[in-house]
Amino acid sequence: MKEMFKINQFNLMASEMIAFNRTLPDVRLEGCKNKLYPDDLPRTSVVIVFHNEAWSTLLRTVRSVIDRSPKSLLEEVVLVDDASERDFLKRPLEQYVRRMEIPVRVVRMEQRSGLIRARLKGASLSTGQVITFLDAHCECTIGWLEPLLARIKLDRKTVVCPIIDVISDDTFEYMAGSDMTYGGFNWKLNFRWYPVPQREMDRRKGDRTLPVRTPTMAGGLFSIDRDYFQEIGTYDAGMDIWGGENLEISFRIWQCGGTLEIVTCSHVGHVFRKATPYTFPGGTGQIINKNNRRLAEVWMDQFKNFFYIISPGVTKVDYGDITSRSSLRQKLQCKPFSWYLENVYPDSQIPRHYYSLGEIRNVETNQCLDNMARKENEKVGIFNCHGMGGNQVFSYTANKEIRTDDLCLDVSKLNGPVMMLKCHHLKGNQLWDYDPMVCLFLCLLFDSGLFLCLLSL
Ligand code: UD2
Ligand code: MN
Repeated sequence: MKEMFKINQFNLMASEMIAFNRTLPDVRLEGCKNKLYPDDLPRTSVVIVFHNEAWSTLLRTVRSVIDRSPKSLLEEVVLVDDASERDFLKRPLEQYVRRMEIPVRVVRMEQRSGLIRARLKGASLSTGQVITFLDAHCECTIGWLEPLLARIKLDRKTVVCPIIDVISDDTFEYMAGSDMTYGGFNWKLNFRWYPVPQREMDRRKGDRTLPVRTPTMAGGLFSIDRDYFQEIGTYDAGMDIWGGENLEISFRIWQCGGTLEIVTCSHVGHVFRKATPYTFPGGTGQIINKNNRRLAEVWMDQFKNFFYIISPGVTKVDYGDITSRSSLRQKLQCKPFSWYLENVYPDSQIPRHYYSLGEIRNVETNQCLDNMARKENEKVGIFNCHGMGGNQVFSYTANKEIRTDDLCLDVSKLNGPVMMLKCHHLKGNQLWDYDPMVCLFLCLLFDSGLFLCLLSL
């Protein structure tokens, strides 16, 4: 079992013991189970890209799509092989899927290209009015498709994601994902789940079966109208292998007049892995940084500095030519990133308004506040200033928080310690006042100790 785990970074032995058409629990909210949808929903092609995927997970994905989608709504399944190096994914795969009751096509990338260009190929070869993308280790549950297509029928500029349930990488147990989290991102441009804020609960008048407007998508599982996908510029084909494309398309959808939702009545499982099983030709960091730079340069305006200042070194990565993506933004007259932060993601980790972004230095001792790469609920540290950004970057925000990425400095006891906690936006223990006069005075008075001056860079 341990040896086989390494092949795909999940318990392949367990996967091989489970039927392709296994029964799954119906994890939907009660209110979802008897919703009615129009008869004339648009039909979808399902595009699944893979590189060296396991036979059992790939075919369980295909089987679950076919078994749990109304036949009238499923145009075809397109499998895009991103230059896999496994014999069983060649002719045996083609022969196996030929027997299925829905057309399943296998197309091949000529060379390893990454999931972005592989999806572009799959999309261009498919024919359904809607394109639904899935990872190659998913399982669709009962009723997953209708609520997605219904939203697109209502408004073709709505891009929709299911709730992503968790298939354990260890046991392949199926566990319901939460309808109370939505997509965000941190300063490092990592996609993260955050709690659905109160304003979004209020907008839906507390009805959890209504779709959640989400600032970003996880990336792997979504449906989009084919013509709308074209109109807003598909994907950035200059991105390689993996990463960044999910934030890029999320920003683009919102900034260019679309809507991005998590449809809480639709559940699809996904095997989340702790490590990547495949190679990144050219280096993992290099590729992800390049992709992220492309999206930061095109979509984030001056807010890209949060990314650059916390990830020292990233500005040295060559991101290629972005002129066609910038002119796309021009052509579509997309709104600025500040609009997105204000209207779509006011609870963002990147503050829309802030006084300063940089280090917090004791000018006497030349020591800086440093998050020491510690995690939530730990103390903030102090370390020699290195001027390299990274762990020494803080922002003093318009809400008077001092935050480092998605954590806020927090003092609950008199005389400290100063902890790093989740930002709660409620001031209280996370409110920091800055008085330049007192600061100057104290700096002159004390030559050591804990007094900190805020310096803007
Ligand atoms: C998440 C997304 C994934 C993608 C990625 C960011 C979910 C559930 N998954 O990562 O879809 O948006 O974030 O880029 O939201 N693949 C290729 N060629 C490659 C590398 C990967 O075809 O060079 C395939 C791979 O076999 C899989 C899919 O792309 O079917 C996504 O890759 P992953 O499963 O390793 O990504 P994941 O789930 O960690
Ligand atoms: Mn995946």
